[in-house]
Amino acid sequence: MKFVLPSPYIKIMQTQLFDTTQTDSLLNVLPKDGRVNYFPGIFDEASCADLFNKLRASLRWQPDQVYLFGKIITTKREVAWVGDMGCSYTYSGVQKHPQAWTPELLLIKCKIESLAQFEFNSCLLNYYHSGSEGMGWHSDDEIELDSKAPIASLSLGGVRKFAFKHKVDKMTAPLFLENGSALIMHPPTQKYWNHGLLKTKLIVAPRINLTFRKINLGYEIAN
Ligand SMILES: O=C(O)CCC(=O)C(=O)O
Repeated sequence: MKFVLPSPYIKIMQTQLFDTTQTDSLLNVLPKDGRVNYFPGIFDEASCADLFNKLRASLRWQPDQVYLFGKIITTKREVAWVGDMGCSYTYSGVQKHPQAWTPELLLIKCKIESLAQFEFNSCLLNYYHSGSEGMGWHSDDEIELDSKAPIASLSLGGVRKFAFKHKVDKMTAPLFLENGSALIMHPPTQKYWNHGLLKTKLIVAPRINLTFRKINLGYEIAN
């Protein structure tokens, strides 16, 4: 079952080019069990290119590791984990320690926080060399993430198809993530929906995606 984006959504997306602070008036990308808002063009094309190059040059990137069929696989996709001190994050059995915030990341964080009306303490960056790299179905519900916090992402570079799939009835809600767009996933989205970045045979430009998160700082100490 596929959820098709209602046509007024397009009009609202255009309105947002000029006003990206009216989160309440936005249509929900999801039909039920969560709230996801899409904001196109929060940075113009020149700023996107500049941010892309600076992020690629200033961070330490490394291939990711994921569990697949009981084995740990090293991906072509590269990741960088950035955050406040103490924001370690474990997924696929691998613990990541944060790199420090850079000036361009702090600028992006500030913009994303004003859209989400929320303060984040960490950010996972993914670099996709081409359309042959994607991300399988998953939800961002690891134990150290604050489940009451939104997760907010920014896309830079090639346009890619992204989709949500409901964990129970498998209904899907696809959308394209454009250069300079933000996607804010509010609770309880992660509880009911998986999401993934679809691979494509089309030629698409490299892409960086940044997901801002809130790590519960007490978690490591308590456990
Ligand atoms: O690249 C994307 O848009 C997806 C990233 C993602 O799903 C994640 O970081 O959890």
